Amino acid sequence: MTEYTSIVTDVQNRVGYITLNRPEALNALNSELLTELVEVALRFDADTEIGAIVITGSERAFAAGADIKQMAELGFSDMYLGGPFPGWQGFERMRTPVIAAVAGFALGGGCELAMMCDIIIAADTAKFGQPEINLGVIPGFGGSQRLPRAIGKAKAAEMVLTGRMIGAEEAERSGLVSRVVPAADLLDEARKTAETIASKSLLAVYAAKDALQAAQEMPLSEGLRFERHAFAAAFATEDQKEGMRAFAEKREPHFKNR
Ligand code: CO8
Repeated sequence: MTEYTSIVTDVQNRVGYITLNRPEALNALNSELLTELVEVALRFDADTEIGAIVITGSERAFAAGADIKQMAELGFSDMYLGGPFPGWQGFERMRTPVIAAVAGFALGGGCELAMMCDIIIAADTAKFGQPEINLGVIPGFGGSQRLPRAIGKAKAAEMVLTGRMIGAEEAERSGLVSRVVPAADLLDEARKTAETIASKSLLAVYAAKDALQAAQEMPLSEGLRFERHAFAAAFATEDQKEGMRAFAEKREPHFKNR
């Protein structure tokens, strides 16, 4: 397996793992880390032997944001043209479900990276925030758009305008994270969830992810139309026959991704 400088990767039981690994900077997202992260995530995404991806950090930090020191002296054109972080949008177009397993700080770009994932599982130590306002800027990896959609305008506005962090319990209450677990169990819970997803029909999983994505982006009438077509399309697959026959025959299904 390729050696990376700022991440550690692994594949087990149809799940791809990416661990952010810049402990000296609380996993701040610099160009090198983001380039490696996106490269590996896209490689996992293209591999149909991988049915789910887990992204995690350390006990202390998932990621404390984009690397402030790397951005500090840049100008408008540097940032607008992609600057130190080109290509990260590729991450948003992946079809494989991604789970963020978050312990410690998930701030700025770290919170935004977690929100780009399909599911966030939080350790009880997790802290989420968009503190860019304290630096004289605003969220830039999608936080001003995804946070209000995830937790509603009122709380998102308070977080983005004041920089207030929220803890794991408040994040769960607000709908930002799917579950809070003891820090010691975080990776195990993420693994179990990822392996569960990876055991399903890839075709159904991709379609379900597409439909969930449509719910974030389309008006209800269009989203419902999208779902109607995607649901009917599932009946063109062998996996639908297998899944429904297995139910009737009271046995586990054996999906072939066909
Ligand atoms: N960038 C660079 N270095 C960082 C960052 C960061 N975001 N966060 C922490 N570090 C470094 C610190 O500088 C320190 O390094 P050193 O030991 O060399 O001084 C080391 O990590 C440890 O950090 P602290 O000593 O500060 O640890 P504390 O436990 O005292 O504090 C905090 C932890 C509260 C997390 C604190 O480090 C902090 O406030 N960090 C910054 C959080 C922040 O403001 N994040 C938002 C960054 S801006 C952003 O993410 C915009 C994203 C959009 C980009 C879009 C581009 C297109």
